[in-house]
Amino acid sequence: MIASRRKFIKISALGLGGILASTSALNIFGKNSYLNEKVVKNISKNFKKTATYCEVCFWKCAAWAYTNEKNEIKKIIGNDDDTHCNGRLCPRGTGGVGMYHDEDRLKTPLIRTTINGEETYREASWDEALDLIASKFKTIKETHGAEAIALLKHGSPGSHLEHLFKAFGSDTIAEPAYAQCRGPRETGFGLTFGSWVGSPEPTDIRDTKCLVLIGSHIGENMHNSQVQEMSDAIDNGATIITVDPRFSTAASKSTHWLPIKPATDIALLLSWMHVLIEEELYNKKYVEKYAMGFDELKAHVKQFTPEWAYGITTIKPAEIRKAARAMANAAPATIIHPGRHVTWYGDDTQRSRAIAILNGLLGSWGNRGGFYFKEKIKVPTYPHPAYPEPKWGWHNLGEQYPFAEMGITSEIIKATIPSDDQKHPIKAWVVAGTNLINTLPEREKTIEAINAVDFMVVIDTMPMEITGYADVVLPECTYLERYDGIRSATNRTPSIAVRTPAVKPKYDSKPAWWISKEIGQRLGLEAYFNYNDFEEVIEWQLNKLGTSLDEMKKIGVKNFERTSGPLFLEEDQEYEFATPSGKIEFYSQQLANQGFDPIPVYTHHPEPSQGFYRLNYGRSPMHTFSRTINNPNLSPLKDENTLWVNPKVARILDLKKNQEVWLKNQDNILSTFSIKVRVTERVRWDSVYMYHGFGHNNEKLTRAFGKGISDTELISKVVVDPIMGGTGLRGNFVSILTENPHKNTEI
Ligand SMILES: Nc1nc2c(c(=O)[nH]1)N[C@H]1C(S)=C(S)[C@@H](COP(=O)(O)OP(=O)(O)OC[C@H]3O[C@@H](n4cnc5c(=O)[nH]c(N)nc54)[C@H](O)[C@@H]3O)O[C@H]1N2
Ligand SMILES: Nc1nc2c(c(=O)[nH]1)N[C@H]1C(S)=C(S)[C@@H](COP(=O)(O)OP(=O)(O)OC[C@H]3O[C@@H](n4cnc5c(=O)[nH]c(N)nc54)[C@H](O)[C@@H]3O)O[C@H]1N2
Ligand code: SF4
Ligand SMILES: [Mo]
Repeated sequence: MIASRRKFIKISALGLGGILASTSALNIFGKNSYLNEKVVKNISKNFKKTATYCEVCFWKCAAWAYTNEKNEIKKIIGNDDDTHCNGRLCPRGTGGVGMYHDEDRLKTPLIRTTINGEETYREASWDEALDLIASKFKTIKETHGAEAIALLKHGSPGSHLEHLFKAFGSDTIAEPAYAQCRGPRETGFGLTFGSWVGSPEPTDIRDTKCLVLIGSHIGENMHNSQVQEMSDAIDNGATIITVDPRFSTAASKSTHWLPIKPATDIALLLSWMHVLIEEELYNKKYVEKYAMGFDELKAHVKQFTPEWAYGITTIKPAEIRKAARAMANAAPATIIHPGRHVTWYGDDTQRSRAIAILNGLLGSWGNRGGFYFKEKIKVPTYPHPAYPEPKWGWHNLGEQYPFAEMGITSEIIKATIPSDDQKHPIKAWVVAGTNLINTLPEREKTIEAINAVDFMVVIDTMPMEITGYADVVLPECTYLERYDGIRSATNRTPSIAVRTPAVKPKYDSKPAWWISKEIGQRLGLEAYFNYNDFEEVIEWQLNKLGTSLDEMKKIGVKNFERTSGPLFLEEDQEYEFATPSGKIEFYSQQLANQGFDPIPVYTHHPEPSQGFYRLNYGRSPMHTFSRTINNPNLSPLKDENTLWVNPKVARILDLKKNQEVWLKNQDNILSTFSIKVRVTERVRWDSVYMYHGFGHNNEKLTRAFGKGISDTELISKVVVDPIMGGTGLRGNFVSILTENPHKNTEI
């Protein structure tokens, strides 16, 4: 155990060391080490341990929360039996206890009211707040239909509210993890292999011989077991190829770093296909057996030589060829990683298709060191009456995007802003576990929509930007204080994990399952909530799965045998992919039928004009979006973001290290706050870079308020993916101001 813990530390620390001031990264693993073996032993002797899974991000690592005799949470430690974490939480997960301790938390229900002509919140009892919500729901249903109430959600609370919404007759539901995150790759891979990538990604990184990262900044993107596996792969001598305009942590660990010109990846991917096919390096046997459309693909990529791609990507032809040969050399144990946050330039489904096709050419789907066949346990549904059939829902709002497979947040926004041609107007919102103001691009539109709704409820743990717009604010207790749905995730072997409360809810906060049930009862939907406590639901489900709550409280995670067959294809195995042709589709008739390119093409995207730089952003290793920025354990490790600026740009603009600057984007939108300059060769001269999640303007966040800049507020332009409706966020440009543009105005 000790050795593998060290290994994890190594990748995190060595990666982070290069990027952060090394002290902050190392401190986490150093003298205050949460991962220190001795501490773990002491804890297990004296403290009570409670089974949970982490909610600091959506990897959902199973963990133990340790409480002392006074029922205070002292530590959270990974569950050794969990394949998501292998006993080790990432720094954010370890700091999760700060979510519970944060004294800025929402403490009681709040209702918007007007006092002396000024809008403010007053504290309310749960009964009053829930009665108000139920009565508004009824009125809106009578006048506009239940469908006119939208649910915008993310994370665990979402599933409880989704059940309430469906019981009430609305599936006008969306989450930012689709159209602002994974959507395009799910569609791109779905069209090619007949299977979503899903989470966790079924990438066999630990056994890979060649890992290719297109952007994906694993090591800063701290998805736990994925980082651990990449560390193992590096130790085992795998070739790592990172394509990133920025010298990321992953790039610093790579055999090949290709500092691509932003927005040109499809050209590189096409030229790689060209090399694989022209040099006959692709997996002929695999392609013949499992793929269709090879001849069309071959003809299509004939023209896309590395010399052609050089002119577009700035990557030298020799480098392109070298990387392609390295991939082929290692194939089929090669992974072109599908990425996760892929809503970049609006042609993202096509980029994902190109990535999928490359994997297909190399034979990596279904082969060791490539992608494995994932398996998941189906958790039985607790009995309830059938849901009523809504007259319309998220499908209708995304009608113009034929391959949208989940609700599109931006379409909910659009349908909320009154207009003449509105077919399905939305009148009310419930927002649960998503800080839409700092999450959705085109902030002005989000606020316009919020101003148009008749009624808005926000369920959160913290006073975030979004809570300030609500009519009713409901304080949810943190994940450490509640039961939630059983975690069942795709993996090499299926597993389930439970979340049980380590402590009682602090203040007057309540879990989302309880909130949903209470609203349901007030709406006459008792039959859908036929239990007193969520424990009963979990117990019933666990019994069906051959275990019990008692057992799960003791073990936290249960791993099951696979039943769907082997992880990988066997020699010459017949295999039918879940595509219309039953094959891996290099050529997509489905796309052609809808008027889209059946094989990906490169399109040119706008470039920054004189004096502007492309706004690039990514993950802070110590934080998850904005949800951890005020966390008392994590905030001290990174309390503001910086603006990465290339030395050439610093010279031209005469910028110094740590100088405060403001940003103005192409639409003249100014940053609310300032940001300190970090001069570094690690970013290209045509871009600037910052961590997402900072720049909060809610003063109630005492640690986060006014610290750094929000990338989101500068993303006022999106390019929408015509295939599935994702919002491409990386086509915004900023100029750097050295004078405070707000000097004479109040913020
Ligand atoms: N610590 C931490 N980890 C997280 C999260 C978190 O909040 N905090 N969030 C999780 C979630 S929900 C997600 S979706 C993932 C996201 O993580 P990823 O899927 O890894 O996100 P990307 O946007 O691919 O990665 C950002 C990188 O893309 C590079 N990039 C920018 N433009 C281009 C371009 O045109 N071409 C190429 N090739 N690269 C480019 C940037 O320089 C940056 O290094 O992270 C997950 N992990
Ligand atoms: N500009 C820009 N926009 C982005 C991204 C980006 O990198 N840049 N990333 C995109 C991606 S990949 C994603 S997945 C999305 C993520 O988008 P969001 O999920 O909206 O991310 P957060 O800002 O962390 O918002 C989470 C909210 O949930 C609250 N919360 C935390 N725990 C709980 C809980 O237990 N219960 C309840 N009820 N609330 C809780 C937090 O206080 C916070 O308000 O953002 C997308 N948008
Ligand atoms: S990766 Fe880290 S933050 Fe995410 S669930 Fe696991 S421990 Fe929690
Ligand atoms: Mo995401």
